[in-house]
Amino acid sequence: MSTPLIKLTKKDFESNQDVRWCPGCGDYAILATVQRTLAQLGVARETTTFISGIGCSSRFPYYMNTYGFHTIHGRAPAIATGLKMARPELDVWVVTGDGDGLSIGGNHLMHALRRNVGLKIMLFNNQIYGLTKGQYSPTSAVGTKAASTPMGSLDYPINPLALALAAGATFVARVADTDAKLMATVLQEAYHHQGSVFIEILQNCPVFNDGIWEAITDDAPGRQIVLRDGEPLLFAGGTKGVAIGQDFQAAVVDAKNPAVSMHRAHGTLGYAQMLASLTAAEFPVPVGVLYKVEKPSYEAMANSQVADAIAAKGRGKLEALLAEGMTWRVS
Ligand SMILES: Cc1ncc(C[n+]2csc(CCOP(=O)(O)OP(=O)(O)O)c2C)c(N)n1
Ligand code: SF4
Repeated sequence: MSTPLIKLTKKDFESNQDVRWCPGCGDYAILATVQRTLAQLGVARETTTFISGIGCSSRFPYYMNTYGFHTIHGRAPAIATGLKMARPELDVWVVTGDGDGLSIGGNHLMHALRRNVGLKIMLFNNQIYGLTKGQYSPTSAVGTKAASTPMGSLDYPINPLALALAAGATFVARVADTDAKLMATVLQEAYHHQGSVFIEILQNCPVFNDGIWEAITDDAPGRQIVLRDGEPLLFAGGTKGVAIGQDFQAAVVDAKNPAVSMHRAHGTLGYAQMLASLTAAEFPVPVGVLYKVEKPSYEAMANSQVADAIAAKGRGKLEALLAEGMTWRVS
């Protein structure tokens, strides 16, 4: 991170491009919150980058007055990894969708997370392919009637948070596009994390999958547990709680029940997976930071290996390296 010489405002992070999302798209609220949060964090535009794949969500870099790259479908984590390796001092944000990040790009996402590359990945989950006019995606509920599944989809959906945890992400969070305040808090915490960040953003696509998160967002106090470190898992105005038992079964109980679990963002992976498995309509949905652990980042370890090799052998020459050992002439 580097600090700008003058204090920047949200407006300074807005590009001169016309924002081309449909009216009412949840992406607008995310964009505004990211721009505002970067200004609040006091970051410099010159050291901030946004890398995306393909999709409506992936148009994000055009709208940020920072550096950015709208890359190829599903490959944003791979390109962002290269950037973070070469320029570890940059802040590298990745924007992807449930189609881009979990269909064609699932493999790339998984490996960036397991390597703990210092990327801040935001996955806009609208449970549909928006840009290509509404085909079902890996997060669509079973039975989703879409352009490609007129009789209803048959695939069981992926839980993005469970996948990120299993892959080894070291910071895992969820927020809804309707909650700018919580999103800003999570983004600020994510900003200071050194390894791989994965944030699922529940995003409404009013054109092809309208209201998909309504049950969670229209009754936030009743259907969301806002995770706060060291505080109990409460919802419904503090009247109900969630107890996660020794047998890894979750249950909704009265808030006064001593079995109500206490949130620990630095808790075990098993506990975080239990949180990720709490899905509507059976349970309230956890939002905020589910899991956080500190581990050396990939770029720090790789660049330290390079420094050690240079210290031991001196700076080499690429041509000499390619010509050393066994070489063949192919004719
Ligand atoms: C190699 C390749 N395959 C397929 C496509 C078509 N395509 C473009 S965007 C997209 C999915 C976008 O869905 P998502 O990531 O959920 O983003 P959204 O548009 O919903 O934000 C697909 C399949 C493509 N552009 N390139
Ligand atoms: S198709 Fe959906 S996701 Fe894409 S811009 Fe329109 S509302 Fe947003």
